[in-house]
Amino acid sequence: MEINFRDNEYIISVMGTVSSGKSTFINALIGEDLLPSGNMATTSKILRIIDNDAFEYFEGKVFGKEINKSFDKIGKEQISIWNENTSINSIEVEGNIKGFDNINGQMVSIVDMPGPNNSSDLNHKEYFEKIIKNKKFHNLIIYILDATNLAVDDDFTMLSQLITERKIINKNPSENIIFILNKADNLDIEAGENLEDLIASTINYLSKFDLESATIIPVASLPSFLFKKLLYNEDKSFTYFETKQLQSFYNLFQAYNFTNAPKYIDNLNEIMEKLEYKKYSFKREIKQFRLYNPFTWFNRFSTNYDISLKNYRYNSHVLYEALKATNIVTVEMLIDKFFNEGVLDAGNNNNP
Ligand SMILES: Nc1nc2c(ncn2[C@@H]2O[C@H](COP(=O)(O)OP(=O)(O)O)[C@@H](O)[C@H]2O)c(=O)[nH]1
Ligand SMILES: [Mg+2]
Repeated sequence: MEINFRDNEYIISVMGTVSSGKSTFINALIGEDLLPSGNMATTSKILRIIDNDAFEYFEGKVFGKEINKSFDKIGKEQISIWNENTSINSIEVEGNIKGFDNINGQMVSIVDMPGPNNSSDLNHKEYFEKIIKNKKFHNLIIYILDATNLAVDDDFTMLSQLITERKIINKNPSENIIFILNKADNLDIEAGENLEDLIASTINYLSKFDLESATIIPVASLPSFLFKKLLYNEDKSFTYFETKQLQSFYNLFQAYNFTNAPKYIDNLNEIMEKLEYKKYSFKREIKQFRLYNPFTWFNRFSTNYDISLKNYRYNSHVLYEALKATNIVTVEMLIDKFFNEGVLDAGNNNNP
């Protein structure tokens, strides 16, 4: 496993079982259609995206037994091809992630981790074990749980492995870890499904791993990715399938009528407060050390305008409110908080 970590690299490791939505979540976070996602897209290698503000587009490097190659200007098609190449062990992508800044020489990277159940390697369990022995991958862990498929065997096995390893390396299991309850949009609230119950089952599940004080954030990654793409991305090439999804999410999130009678995000916040979830707060004075500032994105879109896409009109304000309702912004703020604490505590995270 060759990984050329940079100096001052802060690593955000995204973990979860197959199809929990890791790749979709990363795309939503970075606001780019960079990682292949979907039922056919499995990641069997470590895929690391490094933020470098100096880059104009994404470049890629692949590593394997006899491979060490660089590529200019890559996208998800190229990454798909690499994913299927069994002689490649790890992929490194470098480019400017819009929401992140390189501050004080610090670099941030996001890693799409292969789950223990999708490595083409027969010893997949050992492979995952090997990866998580590396302390670098514990800077910040974002663990994706599939809200529609909670507490399945694969997840139990993976989480057990992770927590066992964290105890070995002397990390408090719930420290520097965020649990994303993904696909929150799949709840049929009118039919009586509700977040309180879902969160209660999640807490119950996590308590089996000594994680009762962990941070849990319900997120709708796919809607947030599509909303961001329409709002912020120059590339508005949506497939027919994506267009249908976008329309349906736009209507769904509007149906919750978050502006007038907040039922979605405000309700979420309420629930989070009630259950005493850790929420974004700076613990100490930080000298303008912000890594991620979601509001710089939003402020650009304070004007009210319409976006047309395939004979369908979307309002920028509605999209912006819908995006907030997906809760991706809460995650962005939490990352910022963890980053500040991590960097201030550890000084240089290369000397853990
Ligand atoms: N409805 C819904 N579907 C999602 C969400 N996130 C991911 N998906 C879908 O779940 C499937 C697996 O997602 P993917 O990102 O490839 O999962 P990965 O294997 O963990 O990387 C894809 O079909 C996604 O479109 C979400 O928040 N809501
Ligand atoms: Mg994936």
